[in-house]
Amino acid sequence: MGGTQQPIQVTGSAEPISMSDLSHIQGDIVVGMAKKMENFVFFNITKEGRKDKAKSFREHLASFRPRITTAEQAQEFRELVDRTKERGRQPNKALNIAFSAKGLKLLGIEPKDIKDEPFNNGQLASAKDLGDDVTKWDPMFKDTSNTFEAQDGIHGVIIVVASDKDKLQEAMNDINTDFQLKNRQTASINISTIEGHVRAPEEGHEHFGFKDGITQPFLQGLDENKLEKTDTAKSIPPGVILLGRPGDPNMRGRPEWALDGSFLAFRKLEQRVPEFRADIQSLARDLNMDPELLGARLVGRWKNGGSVQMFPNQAPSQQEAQDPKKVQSVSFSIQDQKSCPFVAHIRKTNPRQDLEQFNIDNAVAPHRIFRRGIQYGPEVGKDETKTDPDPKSDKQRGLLFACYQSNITEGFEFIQKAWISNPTFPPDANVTRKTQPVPKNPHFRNLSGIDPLLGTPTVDSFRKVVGLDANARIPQTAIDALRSIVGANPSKLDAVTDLRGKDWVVSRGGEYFFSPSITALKKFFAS
Ligand code: N7H
Repeated sequence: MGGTQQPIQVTGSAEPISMSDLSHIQGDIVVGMAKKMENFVFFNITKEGRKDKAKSFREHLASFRPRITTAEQAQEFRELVDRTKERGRQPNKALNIAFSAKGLKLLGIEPKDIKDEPFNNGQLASAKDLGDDVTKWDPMFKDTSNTFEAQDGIHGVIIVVASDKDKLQEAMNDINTDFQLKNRQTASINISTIEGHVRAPEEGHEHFGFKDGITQPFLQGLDENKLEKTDTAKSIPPGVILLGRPGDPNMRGRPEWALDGSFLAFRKLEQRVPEFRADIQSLARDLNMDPELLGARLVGRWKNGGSVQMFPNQAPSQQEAQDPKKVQSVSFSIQDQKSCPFVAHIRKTNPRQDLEQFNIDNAVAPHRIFRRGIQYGPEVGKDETKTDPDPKSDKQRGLLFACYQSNITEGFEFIQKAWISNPTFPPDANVTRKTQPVPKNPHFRNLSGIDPLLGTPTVDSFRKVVGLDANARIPQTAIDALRSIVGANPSKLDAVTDLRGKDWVVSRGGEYFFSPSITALKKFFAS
């Protein structure tokens, strides 16, 4: 089946989701594939003789498809791991696949039918609005001529996860076999792989040292049992993540090939760890506070995962930090940042009561995402800290950020642009800046600051916030004010902390993909 001739129906399933649906949804979307290592295998369909190569690709995909891990299998594996914890690590490998808009087009599937502008245009087109400096992007994400064997960008990604090196190699061999990579004549794709792995010294903790992967949305119809374990978390409609399900704003307008698929936003985010550690020490000295508390307040969680809202003075015990009721129940106090600053990363990216207080229907739910990231790069070596107190990263490391949603504008891009990079968010923040002049514009009444980890202030972001036109002159002090935050120190809540020049996270680029259902892969993609 499949091919350009395949008619594409426009329909919507509109069914609530249940466990029985898991057998035809890819495993990484709603369950998440358990992993110690992960390869993002970016591919493009070979340029020479591309029409024939696209046909071969469909045939190769037919051999590869049975290897794709379903959400049901991902769920079974997670349960097995839970049951057999005391026996140690269970060997496993798992594979998923997703396509860029360019990739869909080459397969004769019209990406515009899916009606998602950022996906259709590709991430490079969004780079400026996301606050990225494209000169810092890796060539493979932006260059269409000299890299990736001059093949016009990325057409898709195969996600490979494994419990260990041998299993990872097995899965990579499967790809080699199915797509005939060893023979240039018969191979249908070129590949370029980015390798990720959980950090050996601190499993489950990202490079800055914080526990990650704690909070994920709960899906109505699937995760009700998990809800019982928390006090404050609410479930979200499945259509926030899966196309064509209730909660998908475009539920009735999706083509059949898109139903129960999800958009994957991938970002390679470099973390400058030695600089982050040194800056936290010196900022804490200036603020006369404990560096661990400062780091925790910038993230909104202590390194062991306990939230500063619930544990404002010191990190909870390891036992408390592992109690889902204690780590997942976060309830911010409206207009108050004594326990958790407005700018804290988890408050910016999931503001909870800060928006729910307005009784706006669906203020937060449409913007939830499933995060599936993993770390990349080596641990910090002694050579990188020898220039203390002014260290410089000379190796690349960070987060391979990946998230799923049914709408990129409402999901990843909304969080990045409207929340993370918006210095006046949350809108009802109760902030008075004591030590830094603030532009005399009413929009800046609540200038709490942008996300200290990820926000990038730009003249454009300033214009947008204030509503100025493109020619308006903007004083440097106003732009500088965007990279400063209030609320870092609980004893001096109005003090301004200047974070200019502290780019702890640098985007190295990324791409948007669509991850179809297994049914759609069979019917529309493979032949
Ligand atoms: Fe974030 N970090 O390690 O400091 N993130 N994040 N993130 N993030 C979270 O709850 C981090 C990034 C979200 O519901 C935690 O799992 C780093 C982007 C969301 O409470 C930690 C980077 C975007 C949540 C980090 C990074 C998000 C979240 C707490 C980049 C979206 C859930 C652990 C290098 C555009 C919030 C946890 C909630 C949590 C870190 C990137 C979004 C520790 C280092 C780009 C929605």
